[in-house]
Amino acid sequence: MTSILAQPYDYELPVASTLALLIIDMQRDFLESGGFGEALGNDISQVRSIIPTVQQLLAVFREYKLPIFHTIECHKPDLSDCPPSKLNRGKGKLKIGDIGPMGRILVLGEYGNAIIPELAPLPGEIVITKPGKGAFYNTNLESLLHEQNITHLLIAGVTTEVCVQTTMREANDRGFQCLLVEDATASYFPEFKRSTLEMIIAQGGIVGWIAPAQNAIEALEKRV
Ligand code: C5J
Repeated sequence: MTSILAQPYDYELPVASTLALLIIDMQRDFLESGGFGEALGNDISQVRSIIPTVQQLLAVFREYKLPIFHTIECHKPDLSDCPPSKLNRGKGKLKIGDIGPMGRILVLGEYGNAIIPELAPLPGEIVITKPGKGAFYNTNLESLLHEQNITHLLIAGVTTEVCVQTTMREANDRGFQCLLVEDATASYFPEFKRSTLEMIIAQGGIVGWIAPAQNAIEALEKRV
């Protein structure tokens, strides 16, 4: 048993092998110039700032051969898995399925839909393709986690208040013990990130825990 120094209190980690790293949507569409995020008018420098910290976490999980799951938000080319409530929202310049500078927006297989090269998955790392904001909706993530006896999740990625928070809530409802790595998650809106972190740990950790990457890495170094 080891624990990560976290808020609202220490995060207990019974056995390192029950822990996985879940990296949410570090895709070109959200992080690179010309992608969906920027097309919606967002400043991508906020979300790009976490790349080195996510790389650090990835390196540690790879070194210790702990399971790593990546997600991408994407839709089938015919958009049959994209409900009108998602497709028509926003009245932006570009919407899902439209052709943008990096290919069709949020369509699986397009250049802009891929994970950024800095964090490209290695063979053996699972990539969950998800049509929703949460990584459990319409995916096999839950069964894959159960198959590998994973009960604890360190979560990173973008955006904190949308896909990361939705996934963390879904995971918490399914019984997974979740810690959001606070310097490995970002929003285009720093105040939304701050509020989300506060929400997660309110009321004794109603959704889970938060901690900086260094605390998690130090605990893993002692344990593994
Ligand atoms: C959004 C995400 N914000 N990955 N996706 O649409 O948070």
